[in-house]
Amino acid sequence: MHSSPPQPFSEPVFVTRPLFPALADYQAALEGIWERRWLTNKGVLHDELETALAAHLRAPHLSLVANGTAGLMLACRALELSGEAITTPLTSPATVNALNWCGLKPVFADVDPVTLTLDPAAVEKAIGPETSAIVGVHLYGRPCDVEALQAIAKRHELRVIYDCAHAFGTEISGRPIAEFGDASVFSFHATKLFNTAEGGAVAARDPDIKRKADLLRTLGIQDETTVALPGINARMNELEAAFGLANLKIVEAERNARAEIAKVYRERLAGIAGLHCLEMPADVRDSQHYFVIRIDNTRCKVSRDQLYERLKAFNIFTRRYFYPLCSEFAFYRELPSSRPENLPHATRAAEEVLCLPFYGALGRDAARRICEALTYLVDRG
Ligand code: T4K
Repeated sequence: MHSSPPQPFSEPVFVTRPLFPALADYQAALEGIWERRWLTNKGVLHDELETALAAHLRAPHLSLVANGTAGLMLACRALELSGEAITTPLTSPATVNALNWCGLKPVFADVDPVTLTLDPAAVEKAIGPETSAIVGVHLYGRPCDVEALQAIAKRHELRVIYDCAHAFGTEISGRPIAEFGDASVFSFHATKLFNTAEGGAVAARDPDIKRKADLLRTLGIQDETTVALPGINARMNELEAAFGLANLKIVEAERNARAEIAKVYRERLAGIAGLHCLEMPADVRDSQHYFVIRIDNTRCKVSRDQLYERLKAFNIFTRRYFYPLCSEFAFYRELPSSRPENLPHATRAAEEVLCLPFYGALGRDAARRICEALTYLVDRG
């Protein structure tokens, strides 16, 4: 005998909803834009947000850009990478496609089975004569093994880029995430903890990287008659910067609201056989970007994919970030490093991870109802 099914939600519950500032706050900023009649190309709000974010993220040097993908491309260009870059297959297509757009050949290395970030030993094995960089992803806000990767980079004279799309405000033992690597790239897409609708940033310790990123984001134009670098248009405009300035005031409240929801999930999902919630290492400040569970398909009464499908009947739309692996895309599949035997932990993780709805406005009651639906589906098998 199974208990009766919980009620479905009356409206769809998505994996996330963007953080919106108070409309009045945004409107006030818009009035200034209307008065100044200045829309893009380093407006005052752009510069204000750039300074505010550098302070908030404690980033030594920071350049705002149009989106995270463009930020990754600018970082590769600013660091003058060539040949091959070692990266993880368990990431957004953005990470790997950005390398491709910069003429770099991606070489996939496996991830650590627990943190799901690049396994330093696998990275070291993947290094060849053409390798110029390691591109790590702080997946779901879980930092890469930055010390080990830095040591490898130093030994082999490689550059390190970190994709910080999920790591807004992450700290390792009190050190801000942007302190590590040669460049750190953030995304401020609508679905990110902090958003400017579309947007991103490149952070670096070396002021020369910022100087180059600043030039590269604006077609390389230095002055009216000098184009110093072959740049692209990767600028953030004033409407986005205004949105970001207003959201920056409430992002910490959003993070706290998410932490409360995470508590509900952890409490209510504990003890389900074959299901576990991804942990954050004790010394890491959690960005609260995603709430991720893993379903051991051999131990749980339902598979990850069954859960993902069946939750839809309750109007709950989870996501399988990042399935399939980037190494399985038609255009990367033939790379020698894409063989599943080379990527056993990433392959398994891509079949097991599920991102639950996670945003402040969801509220704890809705999180409890999501747990009820999940528990019911697992019990029913
Ligand atoms: N590196 C990593 C590791 C990344 O995850 C990403 C982005 C990047 C780099 C690149 O950064 P950007 O170039 O994007 O700045 C989303 C995002 O489009 C993408 O930015 C993100 N990764 C990726 C993980 O997720 P989808 O396909 O899941 O988005 P979508 O439109 O299905 O949105 C998810 C849910 O959010 C929807 O079901 C409903 C809700 N939603 C979404 C939008 C856009 C809203 O309620 N309102 C909205 O405006 O890709």
